[in-house]
Order: sequence, then structure tokens, then C-alpha cells
Amino acid sequence: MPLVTVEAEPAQLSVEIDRAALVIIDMQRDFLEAGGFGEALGNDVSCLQAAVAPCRAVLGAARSLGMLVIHTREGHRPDLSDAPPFKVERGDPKNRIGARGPMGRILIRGEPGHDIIPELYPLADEPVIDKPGKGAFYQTDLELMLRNRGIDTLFVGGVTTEVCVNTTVREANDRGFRCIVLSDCCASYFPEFHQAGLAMIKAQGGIFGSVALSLPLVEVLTALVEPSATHFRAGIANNRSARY
Ligand code: TIU
Repeated sequence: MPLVTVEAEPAQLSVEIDRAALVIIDMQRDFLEAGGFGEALGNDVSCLQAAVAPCRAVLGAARSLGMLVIHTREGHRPDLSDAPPFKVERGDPKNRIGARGPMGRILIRGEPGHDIIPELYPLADEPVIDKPGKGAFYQTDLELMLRNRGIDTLFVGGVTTEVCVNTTVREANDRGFRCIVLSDCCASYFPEFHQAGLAMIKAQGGIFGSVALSLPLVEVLTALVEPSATHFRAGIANNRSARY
């Protein structure tokens, strides 16, 4: 079984790669494109673009290796029956959850804005978790899916760092999953919150996770797919025989 060394903070980690999954949080048009929920909240959505290319690179490497890839989307039923009233009532009524915008009803399942951006669009066999909250474990079958596959480690990217990524990582940590948050695969509307969101995960000896850059991981995964490639300098402990 491929065991890889991942350079992370606060410490290097050994990961059984076939027990790891890539979880991409809420890379939806509603958060990343103009006219959606993120902009309705008063944010500059262009801040989130930085995470797209790194996510795409990790996604490509994970797919090549056959690693489990899970996408999440935040959103609600058209009748808003799963949306807490206090969540819906926040903000300007013209722009709140369920209101009509240029990408359809804001944060409503089935609307164009709710879908994942084309650059990171899920493949047909990649699970998509529709979640009503900020955390991907709350009122979803994500935990069941991970347990059924024997997953113990999550590589996590997506948006936003301090909201849905942080909430999901805290939920995962409490359930016994080890999270490695890919810092450049995450983004926030607030650069200082992005930094703080990462810092608080890895502080205190990795109080609820670790933080790593995506490129070394991409190199490790690519080397597992192509053992003779020049990428092989990345830290592989003992995968030599098996193609994963
Ligand atoms: N996905 C996610 O983070 N949902 C949010 O509402 N984030 C904000 O930063 N607003």
C-alpha cells in the first residue's frame, strides 16, 4: 500500500494514500462568480480565484491515481424547508438566500449559481455532497461514505478558508479523520481571515489538522502514477512496487 510522506505544518506526516480522499469544498459559482451569494454578501468574489488553479492541479493528480474525490456544495431546497430562518433572514431581502439573481435563485439547489465552477466540475462517478450548513458532515452522508471506503485522511481545499473549510475540518477532526488542509487550494474574501483560518488549524501542535502546500502533494501523487517520472524526488516512503 503506498505510504507517502507529506511535508506539512506543524509536522511531516505519513499517509497511506489509498486511505486518503480529496475533499473540495463549495467551489460553486455562487461563491466564485459575480451575481451569486458571495457577491450578495458584499464580497469581492475575485479574491477566491487564486484557489482554482491549485485545486485543478490536485484534482487532476488525484483523478489520475484513482483517489476518492468528493465535492461539496452549500445550498438549500427550493422551498427553503432545510434553511434555518435566521440564516435566510440575514441581509438585504433582494439578495438573500432564495432571491432571484443573474445565476438563478441564490444558493438554491438546481440553480446555475449553485453548481460547481466548470474548471473543477465533478466527474460522473465523483460524489457530490449537498449540505445545508457550513460543515460538510452536518445533515449529510459524508461520514458514512468515508467510513465505507476506509478513509482516514482528508486532503481539503475549497472556499472559504475560515467558514466552510474550517467548519468541515473541525467536524472531521472530531470524528477521528486526519485533515491536511491545502493552503493554496483554499481562499477567502478576506486575506487576513485566510491566514488566520490556516494558522488556527495548525497551531498548538495541529490542534485540529495540518496545513500543506499543494505542489509537493501533486508531485507525490504524480510520481505514484508514473514511477519513472522526474517528479519522483517527492517524498515517497515505500510504494515502489504497486501502481496505485
Ligand atoms: N462555503 C462557504 O464558506 N460559505 C460561506 O458562506 N462563506 C462565506 O465566507 N460567506
